[in-house]
Amino acid sequence: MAVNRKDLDKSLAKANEMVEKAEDIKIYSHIDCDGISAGAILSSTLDRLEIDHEIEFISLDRIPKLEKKNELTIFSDLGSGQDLDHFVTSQSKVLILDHHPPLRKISPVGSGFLEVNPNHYGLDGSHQVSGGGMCYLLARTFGFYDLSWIGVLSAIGDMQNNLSGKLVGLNKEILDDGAKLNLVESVNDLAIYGRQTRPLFVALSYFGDVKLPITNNRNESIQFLKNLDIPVNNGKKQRTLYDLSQEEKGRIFAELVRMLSREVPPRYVRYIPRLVAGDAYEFLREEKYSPLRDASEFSTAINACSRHQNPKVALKVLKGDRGMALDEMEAQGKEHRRYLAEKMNWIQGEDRIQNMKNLQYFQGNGIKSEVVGTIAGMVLSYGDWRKPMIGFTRINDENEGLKVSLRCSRLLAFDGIHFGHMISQVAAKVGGSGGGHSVACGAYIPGDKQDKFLELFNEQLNGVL
Ligand SMILES: [Mn+2]
Repeated sequence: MAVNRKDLDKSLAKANEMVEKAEDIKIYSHIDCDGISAGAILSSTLDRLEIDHEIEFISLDRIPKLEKKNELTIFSDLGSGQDLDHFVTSQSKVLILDHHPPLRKISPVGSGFLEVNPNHYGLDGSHQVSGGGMCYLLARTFGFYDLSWIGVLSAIGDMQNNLSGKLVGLNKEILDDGAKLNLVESVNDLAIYGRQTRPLFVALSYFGDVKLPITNNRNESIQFLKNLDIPVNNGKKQRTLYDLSQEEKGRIFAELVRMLSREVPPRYVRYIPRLVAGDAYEFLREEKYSPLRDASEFSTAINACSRHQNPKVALKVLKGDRGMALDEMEAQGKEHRRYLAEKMNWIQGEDRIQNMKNLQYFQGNGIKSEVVGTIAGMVLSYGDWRKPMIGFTRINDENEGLKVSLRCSRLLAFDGIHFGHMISQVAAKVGGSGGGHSVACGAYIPGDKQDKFLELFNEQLNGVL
């Protein structure tokens, strides 16, 4: 499908009109980093237009039960993949700003129902624009270019850069808007998480796409830096990636490439540079060494709030509160890390990782379903990086069903495997549903179908890995 920017701009102009005419608006946005950022962009836009609005962050399963009460209901970062027939029938209007694969064709004009989705215009919604990006494009029609940095954050939260290591398409356009206003800077850097806040040797020890001597081993990481003549401390302060010179980063890059090339099968060697370096995004108005300064770390902080059902705190921070809300967000982050460590100890102490021919898994009952994916990613670095790691847990106390989460090395995705597509097929075969990204995805399946699911998934991977 050819890219049709003109028609996308026309839809955005219609959306602008719908919003401007409305006197009370309800926003339902997805309860993840992208969705919360999307909500922050919309809410800031409506504040500035002085339009009354309410905002609620929800998971997809809530949609069938929602009631339509307001003059205009906006769905952001969700809605395109859901049946909204019960909303369409009544008098009030519906606007969808989503980037997920749409169920419906382009909306007819003047029906009071408008869906703005990049996939309708030949733009890929997994790498070119996020849900927050779509909301920013609407905000921009009102001239609010300064909200562009949140559009960048939502793209990073949505892992839109995970294959190429940078923002492309509309995401790049949004980034450029932010750069012009000196709000965001993109920097080619080592692809190591924790640029601002983590001591470098700690950040290095989390390098887990391929198991190396430094993986989960801080002493080895310190030794690694010593061998490269890179000081761990700067006086009393432990250095972070942010403190390194380009030349020092170059030395680490070369050494990691060398180590990884020895470790991976030959077919993966060509992907190694992409594993080790990529673009990072820095928010220039945020304080240096704060978790808000780096887009990736900021998105983790937002996720910590959303995964513990506290999205409103993240919303306040995104809308500019750097006082109480920021303190609360930091406390939430601390609590999140404590929770992760506790669950990791439990999984390792009880030897819960099981191996099958093509995959590995753990039964994590007792782990919150919102967090099992994060745990799966951490567990992966202790297992076999050549196979995906799958975690299972009960959806919640009221629901017997299982939440399934999968994480894998980015190398498998670079090699063309899309686990999001695969998990959706396998889940459907056992009466569930799923989807997501190539390297991070999930599903919901009936409570008694774990064994069948594993058997089918394992079979499906024959000859693929
Ligand atoms: Mn999204």
